[in-house]
Amino acid sequence: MFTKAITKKPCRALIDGISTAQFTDTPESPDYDLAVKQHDKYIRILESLGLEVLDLPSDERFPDSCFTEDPAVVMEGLAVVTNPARDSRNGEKAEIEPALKKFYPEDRIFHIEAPGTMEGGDVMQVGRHFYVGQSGRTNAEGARQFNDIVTGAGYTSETVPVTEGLHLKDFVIYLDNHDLLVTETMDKVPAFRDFNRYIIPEDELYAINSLYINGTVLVPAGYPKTLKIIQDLGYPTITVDTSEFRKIDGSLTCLSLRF
Ligand code: CIR
Repeated sequence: MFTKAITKKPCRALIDGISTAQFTDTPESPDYDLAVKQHDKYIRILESLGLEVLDLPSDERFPDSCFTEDPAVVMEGLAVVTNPARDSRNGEKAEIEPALKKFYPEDRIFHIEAPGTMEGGDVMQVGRHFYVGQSGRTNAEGARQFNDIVTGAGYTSETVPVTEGLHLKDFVIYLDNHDLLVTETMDKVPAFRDFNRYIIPEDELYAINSLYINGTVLVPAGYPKTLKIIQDLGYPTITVDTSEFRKIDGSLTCLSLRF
């Protein structure tokens, strides 16, 4: 059960956020005003599901800083400040730490150190186990340090290759009840063999990053096939318009830290 979330308001520099345009054929910049409205709505939805949301002020120095999932990984009992790989995002780690200190004692906040890199979008938690994507943003050393940290607290972790794009959770997501939404590639990954796997059609790739919160699944608006798969599994759903974040590779999980 999640009770809290940390979000951060989008800044005007969001229009310069990093984009591989992995979710769109027609690259364009986000509309800042619309992004702010969508972000507000996202927070209201988290609140409606029982979360107390700490929404941090925007920070113009970091275009991608509304994606609070990346500079930290939070779990029961401890938090890990990551080491974002891209220069324009690395400073976000210093900005998220004071927020983490409101919820975790200082000696329960750990750090991924260079040459290790990591971003929270590559970390998928299933119970007391973590799947860590080795990607362009999270390297083997980052994953190794993370493993050392979490095993010291009674968790386990293993690595999974990310071969399709940005972060692990763009290509596989855990809902509940052993249910995973996957791409065809992730469907074949041995680490996921014991899950119930549901392959999301390629034209709805973006909707894999749906977000399970306290029994309900948030699904990006505009992906009817994925919505039906999730609803047919029996989950109540809420659709959320994230069109402006999608333009810079951002999706539902990226916009918050939940714990
Ligand atoms: C980036 O490239 O870092 C941002 N434009 C998007 C980050 C998305 N975060 C996530 O998937 N956890």
